[in-house]
Amino acid sequence: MCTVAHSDPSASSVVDGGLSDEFAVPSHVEDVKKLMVEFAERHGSAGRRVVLITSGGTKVPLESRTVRFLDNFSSGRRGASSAEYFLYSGYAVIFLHRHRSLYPYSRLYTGVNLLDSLRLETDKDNGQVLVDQKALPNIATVLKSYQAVKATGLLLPVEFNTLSEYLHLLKAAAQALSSIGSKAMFYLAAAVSDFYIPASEMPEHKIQSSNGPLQISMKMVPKMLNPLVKDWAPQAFVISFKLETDPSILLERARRALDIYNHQAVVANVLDTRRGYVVVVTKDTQHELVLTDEEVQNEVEIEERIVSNLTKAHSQFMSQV
Ligand code: 9Z3
Repeated sequence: MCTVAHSDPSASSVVDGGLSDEFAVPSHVEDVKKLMVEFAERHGSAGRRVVLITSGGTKVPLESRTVRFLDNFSSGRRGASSAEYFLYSGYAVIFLHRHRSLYPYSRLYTGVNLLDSLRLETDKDNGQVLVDQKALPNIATVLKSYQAVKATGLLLPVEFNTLSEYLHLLKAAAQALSSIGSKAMFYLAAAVSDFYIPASEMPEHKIQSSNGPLQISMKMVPKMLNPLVKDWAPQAFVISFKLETDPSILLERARRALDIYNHQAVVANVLDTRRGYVVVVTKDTQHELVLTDEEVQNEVEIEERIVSNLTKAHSQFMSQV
């Protein structure tokens, strides 16, 4: 059995979100930050808006020489498909994603065994390899879009593995984007763990089942939204996501997040229906975005609607500051 002890949540929302006290800064963060600063300045000075998308789940280790960890369900599909729609809408995109979660464009072929879609032109080992376009539907169109995005430098992919990397890279991204003010959008779709075990309290070696049932006590992960909105990128347009499994508490939780963090919008969704129904909640409005059965059949994606709704709201936000 696994017991989770709840501690005082306010204790982790002090200066810097408690980040520097609890999580060591990974060595590559400064280098990645320079890339993000350069990306924001290049696109900002070209008059382009920049969105930082977070995507995928997080793993929380139970042992420092990790055999076991707590994970979550997130595939990264929301983040990866939204990145494509933002690019299509003219945004430059920093895609902060968990290693091996879904990636823009290639996400469309994750269910395909690559070797089943290729064939050799001749028997020679150095001959051309051809693609069976039936095995990779729309591959030519998708490849063109992907290559155009690469050639124009509109997508900056940044990977994280650990929770600590995610938190520090988000802070670095927020600081990097502060230079472009209200042209920056944060689209925080990653499913980040609320709980973790501090390194000082983690056993070094594999937990032994011979010691009997396991009890774990976890601390609250610092809430990054608070310093992000208040200190790191105070002029930016900030969207968080709220996930629940009980639809009856969804909107109340979304409104509560807006009250606490004072950001611009919450995209509220329920685990089972997240592909076809979300509500975009702001302080004064509430927009339901719904796909019909026919739209689902025609492979319309709800991210297209979410991005369309938010890019319009971003324009309005920018015109008011
Ligand atoms: C979401 O709610 C995303 O929409 C999903 C997308 C993770 C459900 P997939 O990656 O799923 O396409 O499989 N993200 C935020 C989830 C979250 O943990 N939010 C926190 C909360 O609900 C607030 S930051 O408390």
